[in-house]
Amino acid sequence: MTPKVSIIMGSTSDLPVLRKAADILEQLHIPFELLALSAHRTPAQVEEFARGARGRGIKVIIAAAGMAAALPGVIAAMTPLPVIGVPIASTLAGTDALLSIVQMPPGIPVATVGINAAANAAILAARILAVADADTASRVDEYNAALSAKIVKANEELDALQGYAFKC
Ligand code: RP5
Repeated sequence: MTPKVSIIMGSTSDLPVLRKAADILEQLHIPFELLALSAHRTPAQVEEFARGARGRGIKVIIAAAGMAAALPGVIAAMTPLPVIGVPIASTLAGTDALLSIVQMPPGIPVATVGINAAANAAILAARILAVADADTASRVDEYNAALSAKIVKANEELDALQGYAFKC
């Protein structure tokens, strides 16, 4: 199987967060790879990965890092593929990584999701792939329908909630 999405993390200490992205891609039947690469600790390997990703058939890159999080931006500088950045709450509650990732200079965009929001990164990757892939589009539609059903059920449960004299 050839991966369509690369999930890149600055360190394996980020893996507990990135598992949420892997789980979503698995659920949506999207082949993915998981790699640890660091803009600061392994810059040469980051360049090799970024320059080779499109040629290997990768369509979307999810890049996650904490602290002075240069990884998503550095990858975006070296590939034409869409890069989704995930700030990791490693220090300063993740605000350091959020600002590092989101404030890219004009011309080199990184689509930044919320702090530790790896699931949203995977869903966004799926939506990008769904533009040109009918099977992925129908799985994304099913995923969205399940989200709606969850809220409908939540309202039924709230409606049935007892123990309040003034609940209308
Ligand atoms: C970042 O530094 C990584 O993405 C991680 O969030 C943070 C700490 O890395 P470790 O010291 O745990 O390897 O580059």
